[in-house]
Amino acid sequence: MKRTYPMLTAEEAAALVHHDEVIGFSGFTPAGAAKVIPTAIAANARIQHAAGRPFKVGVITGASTGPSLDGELANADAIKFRTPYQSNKDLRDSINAGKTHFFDMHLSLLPQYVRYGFLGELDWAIVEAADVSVDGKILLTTSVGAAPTFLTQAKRILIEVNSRHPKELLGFHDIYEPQSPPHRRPIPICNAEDRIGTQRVWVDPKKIVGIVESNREDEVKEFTPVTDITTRIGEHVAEFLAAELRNGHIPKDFLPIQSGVGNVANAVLSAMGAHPEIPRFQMYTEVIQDSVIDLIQQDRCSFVSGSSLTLSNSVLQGVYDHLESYRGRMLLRPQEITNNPEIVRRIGIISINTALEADIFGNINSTHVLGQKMMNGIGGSGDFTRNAYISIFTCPSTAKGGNISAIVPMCSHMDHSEHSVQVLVTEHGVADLRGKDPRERASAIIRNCVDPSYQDLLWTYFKLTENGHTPQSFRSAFAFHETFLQSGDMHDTKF
Ligand code: 0RQ
Repeated sequence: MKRTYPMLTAEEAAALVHHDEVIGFSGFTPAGAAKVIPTAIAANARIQHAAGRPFKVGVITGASTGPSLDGELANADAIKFRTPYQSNKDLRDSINAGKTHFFDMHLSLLPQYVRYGFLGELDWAIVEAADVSVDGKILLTTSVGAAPTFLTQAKRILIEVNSRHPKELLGFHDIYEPQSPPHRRPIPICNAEDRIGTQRVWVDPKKIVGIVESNREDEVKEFTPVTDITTRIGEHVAEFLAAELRNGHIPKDFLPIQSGVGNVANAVLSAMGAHPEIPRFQMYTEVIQDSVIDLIQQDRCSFVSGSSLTLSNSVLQGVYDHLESYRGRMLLRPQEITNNPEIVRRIGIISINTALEADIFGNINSTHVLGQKMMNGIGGSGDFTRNAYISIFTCPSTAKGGNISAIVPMCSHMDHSEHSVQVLVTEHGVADLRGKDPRERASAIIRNCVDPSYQDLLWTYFKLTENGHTPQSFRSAFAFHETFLQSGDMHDTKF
């Protein structure tokens, strides 16, 4: 079957999208996110609003995106609802002001929610691609995320064909969508490098209503360099894992690593790469960031499976300049495969994610600043943590110049419970929580992880209540947070 598609400007494409429609956009982090069409939709929203007409659309993505998508649409007040993960300041402000309805979801669940119809009908898939064939085979760019599901489920499709991404990316993607129950079969990945799907997404070409040409770069932010604190956290994690190898808890060949995003995650990966006792390892993760490319170049990482190449532009260009040397060493897959609990449990992933806040009993808050303000979202941290071989959380022991202790009596919001969290690491040390009751966990965390300036306060809290399996005091559980809101410094807490 031969077919060519209408070539549209971004404005012509945007004009096809109407108020109240629901769009699935490509993008898992800013990597591979649609850019020119969402910006044009935001411009159209402003025109409609100026003319007194309503214009808001439902926005579903793989995870966070960049300023051209989340930023533009939030600034234009054009988002009716948004899910799952975001990290754009303007969108975050709009969510926390109560203007944008945001519901946070485990990333592995998003595609099946769409397939099951839990989020309503999908009017559009708007997706960035490196190439589209006449018979509807779409070569994605730097991320897969939930794009395959959006493309198969949406009524109509618009594609940004981005010439910045080489067609030689063919072979770097592994596209697989599980069937829906009761027909779902085991997902046949037994090793990180097992390929199970197709190289491109296949759609009915009749659904593609237009192609927009683009050459926009991914809008990935540069990471801040490692600091003394993040370096120490990284070294503690690497040393902990080396000790687990020595004592036989981790097999000699090691196990695949999942690592979260951000500065702490970068420092952890660098420290693992530098540790002489940690062998060459594989990664089964969701976000492939700059530090992973360093590890591949140093031959410390033998293979990485992820959902996005979230690389700064210079590093991405370096990968494209030597693309053949990466072939067979990395695969990009849908987020419901990278984050799939069945696979995480089967292949024995060691998960390393960052907490905003932990409590002395090992519960984790990954999402809400002081219990109220949404930061980014749970992302994939729950998919991995709950099912990992060993689940590790890291964080600096304090925030805001030391005025906030990241370790508190009780988390102000709960994302990961004590039942799923096995190890906590700060720049001060490691609390291994496995096999410990709540009192033993509290002792290990206060002794090993809490900043010395907060230790006495937390010992005082711990001793307030003598009875019970978990010694909590209703009156004082949030005293740290209340004090910060009043005086701006948790050190002023009085019990
Ligand atoms: O605020 O930016 O105003 O200075 O929180 O903190 O230390 O820069 O941490 O960039 O590594 O992000 C949990 C947000 C950490 C991230 C989180 C303030 C602090 C700073 C950021 P400023 P840092 P990072 C894979 C797995 C959830 C999803 C996940 C995240 C800002 O890792 O979103 O794990 N994780 N996904 O000052 C108040 C506290 C605080 C605090 C820090 N206790 N109270 N503010 N801050 N601790 C990725 C995906 O799923 C795609």
